[in-house]
Amino acid sequence: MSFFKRLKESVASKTESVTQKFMSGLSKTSSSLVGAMNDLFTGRNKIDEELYEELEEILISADVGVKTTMDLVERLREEVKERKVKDPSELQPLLSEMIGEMLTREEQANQLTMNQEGLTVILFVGVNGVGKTTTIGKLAHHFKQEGKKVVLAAGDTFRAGAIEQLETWGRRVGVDVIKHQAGADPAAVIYDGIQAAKSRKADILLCDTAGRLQNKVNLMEELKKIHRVVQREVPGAPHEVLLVLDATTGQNALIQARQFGEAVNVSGIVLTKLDGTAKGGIVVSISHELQLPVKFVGLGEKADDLQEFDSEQFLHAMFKDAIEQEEVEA
Ligand SMILES: Nc1nc2c(ncn2[C@@H]2O[C@H](COP(=O)(O)OP(=O)(O)OP(=O)(O)O)[C@@H](O)[C@H]2O)c(=O)[nH]1
Ligand SMILES: [Mg+2]
Repeated sequence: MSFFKRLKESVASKTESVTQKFMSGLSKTSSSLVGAMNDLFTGRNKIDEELYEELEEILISADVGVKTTMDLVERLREEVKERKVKDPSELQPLLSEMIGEMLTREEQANQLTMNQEGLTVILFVGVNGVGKTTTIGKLAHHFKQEGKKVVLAAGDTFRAGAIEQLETWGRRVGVDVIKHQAGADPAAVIYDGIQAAKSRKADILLCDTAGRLQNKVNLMEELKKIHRVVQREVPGAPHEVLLVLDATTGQNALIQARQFGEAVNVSGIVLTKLDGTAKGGIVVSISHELQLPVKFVGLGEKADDLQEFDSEQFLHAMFKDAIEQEEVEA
């Protein structure tokens, strides 16, 4: 059975509404990236150096990143040799298979680590405007639907309006928000959040943090301090430190990831705003170059637009036109 056929069958057994979300969220990337690849592969009759070079350009322009692109095309060349592929039309499924290998990690790596014996604490970090607060709101909604008790801590005391924004999400979703006044010590807010979550017997505490302070050094020091408080108050916490990255910022996201990685022990990535970009190739780049799992992707602004990352759903949505075409030709 072909790779596309297998992918299609596997996705068909998954939740239809999730498949639809991935398809609509990735439609921009799919039509531009896979559209360009399709033109390249159908417009050629042999696989040569020129074709590989053009493919590299297409991948880099979709923000797959230079290093990841080079590695990917290198693997593709090897596979072409090994499987004695002659026809350029066979490259599309082969390439999607290679991308799939880059995205797939050990079983469960994409799932959140939860504390089985009490409060789970999750910290959200990232520069301003990437979608931390929105992601917290969406996740609170997700956990609430699972029947969990959730508390939010308003750790961004720096930006005007940040506390109110979290409170609005709290009201919308129906969960408690622990806050101090603007300008207060964020670590003290998180400390109170932990105490409140414990006394209310909450399952999960989601901690918002600032994306910008007077300067970057202050921001990193503040995050370290928050981290220490959490570690001290709950054994084994934080259970996750999720770095939120904005897909529309492209390769800048990788630079941010390295900077935050130096300050706190990032355990996973939330990649937001994939719906707003044709550069969804950044998912592959992040996964391959940072060696960090993408745990969630933001596919829109609504509460249920945050989805657990699923590499099969991602590939299926990206290559949907090619998959359909293969079916028609078969
Ligand atoms: N289209 C789209 N918009 C998103 C997504 N996630 C967040 N946004 C929007 O991005 C904007 C910024 O989101 P915030 O959650 O305020 O970002 P933040 O990281 O908390 O920003 P600071 O508090 O300034 O550090 C808002 O307008 C959100 O609605 C997404 O997945 N898709
Ligand atoms: Mg915020």
